[in-house]
Parts: sequence; C-alpha cells; structure tokens
Amino acid sequence: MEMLKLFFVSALTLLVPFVMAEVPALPKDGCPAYPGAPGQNGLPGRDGRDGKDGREGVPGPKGEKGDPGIAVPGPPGKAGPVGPEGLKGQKGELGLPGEKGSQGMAGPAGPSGPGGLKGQKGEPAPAGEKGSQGMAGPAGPSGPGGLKGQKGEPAPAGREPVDVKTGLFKLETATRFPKFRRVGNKYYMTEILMGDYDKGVKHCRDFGGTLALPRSSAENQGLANVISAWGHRYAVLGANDRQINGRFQDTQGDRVTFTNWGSGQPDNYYDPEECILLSKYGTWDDVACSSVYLIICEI
Ligand SMILES: [Ca+2]
Ligand SMILES: [Ca+2]
Repeated sequence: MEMLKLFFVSALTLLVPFVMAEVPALPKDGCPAYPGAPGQNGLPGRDGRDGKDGREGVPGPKGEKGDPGIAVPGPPGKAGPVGPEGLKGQKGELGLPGEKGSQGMAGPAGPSGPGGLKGQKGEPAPAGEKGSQGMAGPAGPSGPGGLKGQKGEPAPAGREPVDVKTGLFKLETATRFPKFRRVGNKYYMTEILMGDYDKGVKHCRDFGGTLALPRSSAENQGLANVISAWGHRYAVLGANDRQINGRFQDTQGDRVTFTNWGSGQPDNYYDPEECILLSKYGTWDDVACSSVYLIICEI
C-alpha cells in the first residue's frame, strides 16, 4: 500500500508541467492571449527511496562437493608435557683421539737408589814429617840363664806358687768354651760365635776373659792358626782407635805395642775404621767396628 501511494505521488509530479502548459492564462487587461511555443522538457526527477527487504526465501539445494583444497600446514602448536625417559641408546662409535694435553706437574721424588759401588783406592799420600819419639817398646825376650847361684835358705811353709794357681784358673775358664787352645801362657777359646767388636768385648767379659789380642809375634801366629783350624778366615781383635785415629788401645785402655799390620794398613779407608781384624794368615787390617767376624776370647 505504501508502495502504491508513493507511485501516484511520483506520477503526479511528472504530469503537472504538461497540464500547466495546455491551459491559456487569463489576460490581466482583457486582451486575448496567444499560446506560446511549448517549453522544453524538464529535468528528470530524482530516484525514489529504496523499498523494504523482501521475506527470506526457501534455502536452495545443496551444492556439489568442491575440489579438494590445497593443504597448507598450520603454525606449530604448543610444546606438549615432558614424556617418560626413553631406553638407553646403543654405544656410539669410538671418537677421534683428542689433542695432546699439556705437560703435567712434576711427581714426588722417588725413593733413594741403592748405594753406589766402592770407589777406587786413592793415591798414597806423601810421607809426613818425622814424628816425635814413640813410647818405650815392650820388654824383650828373657836372656840366657845365669850361673847357678848358691843354695839359699829354705822357704817358709806357705801358699802354692802363683803361676800354678793362675794356670789352673785359666784352664778352668777355658774349658767352659767348646773350643780352646793354649798358646804360650794364654788360652784362646771360642763358642764359634759371630759378632762385631762391642758384642765380642761383652761376650768375653761375661766369661771372665777379654777379647783376644796377641801381644807378641808368637801369640799372633798361634791365634792365626787357631782361626784357620776352627774353619774361619777372620777374627775381631780386642783393640780400637776410637779416641784418636791411628792410636790403638786395648780393652783396658792401654796402648797397643805389638802390631802386625798388613801392607798399607792401617789406612782408615772407610773413615772411620776403628777396629781390627786378624786374618788366618796373621795380618791385621783396620776395619769398621760394625764388621762381623769370629769372636775369640783369651785368658
Ligand atoms: Ca782409624
Ligand atoms: Ca783398613
């Protein structure tokens, strides 16, 4: 209805100019009027307003399935939760050797090595100045017997001669050793005991004797024979030069007067050499007091 009304209004608007042109206007002063030439058509009118939307139509039939679209991967989704630990993989192949490292720090010092070999004996020193006169030597051997004297007065009754008693005492002491032998007025005796100087001094003292020390050439040879007879090569003698090098004294502290040094001895070679060995050949050599030889006592 609204649309129809609008239509009539529009048609009337278009017809008005033509109706107005056909009717002659009345003269103001009473003179007849002549119609003029028809005017030109007016300008077309403006477009009317749009009508209202119609009612919604019935949905059309379903169209055909379209062509498959081009798959374009979407953006990556969020990281999922951490999964359980996987199984241990297989051992990989051996890698390339690494570069050579820098030199390490020096290690701790090693243990000290074994002692070196004994050095060669040095050249003999030049002879020293003449020394002062030594002490008086031992008494010489007794001379030939004198003429028989006159008969003296009878001795008073008394004790036994000293030599007999001493001899018995010595013999009694010597028999306490498994091996003993008389040489002159002495007995040399041994338990076939090995030891150094200090052990020998103590051992012999415990038996009431002293460490053997020949006081004469005869005793020296007798003792050398004993060493050999008892199956040994050396014995330690009862003297030392611990107080003054080169000045030997016996176990009582008395200076040793008889000696039988081997060639070049005493030389104090291993500085110090403060004790003495006697070889089975009868020669002496100064040696370290810690040296171990056969211990022979005397009384
Ligand atoms: Ca010495
Ligand atoms: Ca020596």
